[in-house]
Amino acid sequence: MLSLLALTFIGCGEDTATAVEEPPVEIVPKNKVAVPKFDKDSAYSFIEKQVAFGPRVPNTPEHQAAKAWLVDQLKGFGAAVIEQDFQAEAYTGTMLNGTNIIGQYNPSAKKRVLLAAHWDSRHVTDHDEDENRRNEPVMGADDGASGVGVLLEIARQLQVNPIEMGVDIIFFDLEDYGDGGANAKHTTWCLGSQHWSRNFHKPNYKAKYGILLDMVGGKNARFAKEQVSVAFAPHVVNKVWKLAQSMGYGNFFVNDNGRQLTDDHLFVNQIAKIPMIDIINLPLGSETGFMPHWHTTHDDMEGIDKRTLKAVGQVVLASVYREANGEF
Ligand code: AHN
Ligand code: ZN
Repeated sequence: MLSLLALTFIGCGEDTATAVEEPPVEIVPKNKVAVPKFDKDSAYSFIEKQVAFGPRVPNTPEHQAAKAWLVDQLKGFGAAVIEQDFQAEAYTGTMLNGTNIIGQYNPSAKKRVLLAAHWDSRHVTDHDEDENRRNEPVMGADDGASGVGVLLEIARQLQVNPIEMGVDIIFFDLEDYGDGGANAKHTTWCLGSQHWSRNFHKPNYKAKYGILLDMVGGKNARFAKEQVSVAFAPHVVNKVWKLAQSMGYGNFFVNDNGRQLTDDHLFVNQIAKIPMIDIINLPLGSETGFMPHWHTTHDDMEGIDKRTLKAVGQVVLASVYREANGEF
């Protein structure tokens, strides 16, 4: 900055005094990187690809095939990938084989942020309007694949536009095998994030904060401020929502309070003690509080809107790069 202001005075007499300014140089500190443009078509194609495997229900070949693809994608985008295999007992008594997929950027950097989404899809469409179809698996275009698709595009951008800050992209497994019954225990959900929160992929793992994406692909999405996020990470909620509004995405990131939800961020907050927010679509006027396609046979590509992917992707990308630049 100083060099821009430095003036050299030549001469001494009042009428001969001339200020010679050095040519302006754009000062971009070597560790600052401009926020890249989030490619919504790229994110959309990552969602299509996941859906093409079929429902990613634990203990199925589709789940295994999708996992191999996700690991390959993250590796291809330059992340150091850890597959955290674990087993957990479902509320049904079934033993589930899970894998949390962790893609690390700058694994040894001290300053880190955590980005996450769940990659599994639900075993049953228990909210389908047709009661004869409620035992079918969920396709999970929005519920699962959308958040992962946005994060894969962010991974791709991190390779093309590297930063020095650490970023961990975690695809949690076994989020959606929970008990949908009226008096169900909330701990039957989010088995992958519960496992990770008790068993970090690295001892003494630390992150400044986390951002969870869940159901971020729906048309006219409304990202109200979810109340677990507000309780555990109010500063992160406020920063992200303010930034979104300043970027022109205030129609998505509304200044309303949403409900409090059991989602992966709850366990990361409570067990891992990392402040984490949830960006999740909480539309008004639906029976469940989620999109009408939630946990039905209709959660397919038809419900995915690229404008929503762009809003979420660009806001999260800007949050990450601003944090890396010390501007957040
Ligand atoms: C419950 O329905 C308990 N929590 C919402 C978390 C969720 C399910 N997200 C996607 N599917
Ligand atoms: Zn779900």
